[in-house]
Amino acid sequence: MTIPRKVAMKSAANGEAPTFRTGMIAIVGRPNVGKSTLLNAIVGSHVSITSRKPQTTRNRVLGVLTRPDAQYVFVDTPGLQHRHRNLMTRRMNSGVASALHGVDAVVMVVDAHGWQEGDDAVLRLLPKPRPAPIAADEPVSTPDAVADVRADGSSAPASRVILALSKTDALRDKGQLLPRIADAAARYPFAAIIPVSAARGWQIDDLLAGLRGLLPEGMPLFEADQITDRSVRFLAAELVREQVFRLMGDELPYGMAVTIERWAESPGRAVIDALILVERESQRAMVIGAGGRKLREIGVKARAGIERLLEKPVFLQTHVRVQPGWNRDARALDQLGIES
Ligand SMILES: Nc1nc2c(ncn2[C@@H]2O[C@H](COP(=O)(O)OP(=O)(O)OP(=O)(O)O)[C@@H](O)[C@H]2O)c(=O)[nH]1
Ligand SMILES: [Mg+2]
Repeated sequence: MTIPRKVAMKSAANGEAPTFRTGMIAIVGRPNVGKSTLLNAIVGSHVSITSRKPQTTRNRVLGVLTRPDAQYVFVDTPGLQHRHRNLMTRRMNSGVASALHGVDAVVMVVDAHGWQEGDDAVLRLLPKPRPAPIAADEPVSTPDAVADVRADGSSAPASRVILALSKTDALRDKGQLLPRIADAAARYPFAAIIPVSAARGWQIDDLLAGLRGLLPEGMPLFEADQITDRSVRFLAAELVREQVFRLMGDELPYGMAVTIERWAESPGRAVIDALILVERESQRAMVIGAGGRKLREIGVKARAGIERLLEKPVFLQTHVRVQPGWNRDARALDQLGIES
């Protein structure tokens, strides 16, 4: 983490410094609802990899957005899993639960196409909402309260959770939104329900405005130009894994991982060896493809992403190794940064 630096805080309208707010915001939801795409749209950079396949995000990834009046520190989390409960997915699930502790606000992402069973599991992890007062003069005991009574006496939100209904650009009938908003509102006292499209950038500013109201006053935690806490090495490994996810069939992802074996960087170029771990020989053959074509395609696309990241030419070598049971092996998971 870097030393906080003061960012511009003057309000153009009256010369007064507006209250600067800073806070941590967890992005949670079932797999594949568009959490990472939303984070990338918010911070305006590809900090978290995305694909059509569930389990794309495996580690918590920070994405930071600094505006003149607020710094939003988002924590992207893995999709909460129902199936494939091996050691890796158990760790991923507990990572989601722990990401919810100590944050100032939460964005729960639900696909606007409709509420599913997997969304209920996410709901159960959310902080308990503040119970409604029984009578005006009766004090309410709120040990799990997620909203404080504000010093200025204004009514506090019932919770610190905003629901983002995602992928609204893909909804054929936008008239479906209103009943879905009503349905979601009946399930949890969300501070706000905001239909968004990360793909089109729709209503991202409304989401940020809603979140700002939930953040405490405070100085920024990160430099204004810092957008993630992850190293370029981690991001490079993720960019390789993203291409494997995007270019392979449905069977593979749960059994593959990527590590960086060599990283030699000079001002003019970077030489990187990436190792793709798979569980079975058959998967190794699939990743390599006929005549090595698939692996070459993975390498070409990943290299383009890493070159954008490093802003210099990259020489990327990719290898594939069979390592049965790595995703049940605590040491291998530790090395991959999939924390317990
Ligand atoms: N049409 C449309 N597709 C989207 C949008 N946001 C995400 N997607 C697609 O939904 C799929 C999943 O997106 P991700 O951002 O990887 O989803 P995730 O929730 O982070 O998934 P996990 O990390 O696996 O839990 C990808 O194919 C995205 O391109 C959107 O606003 N509109
Ligand atoms: Mg993700």
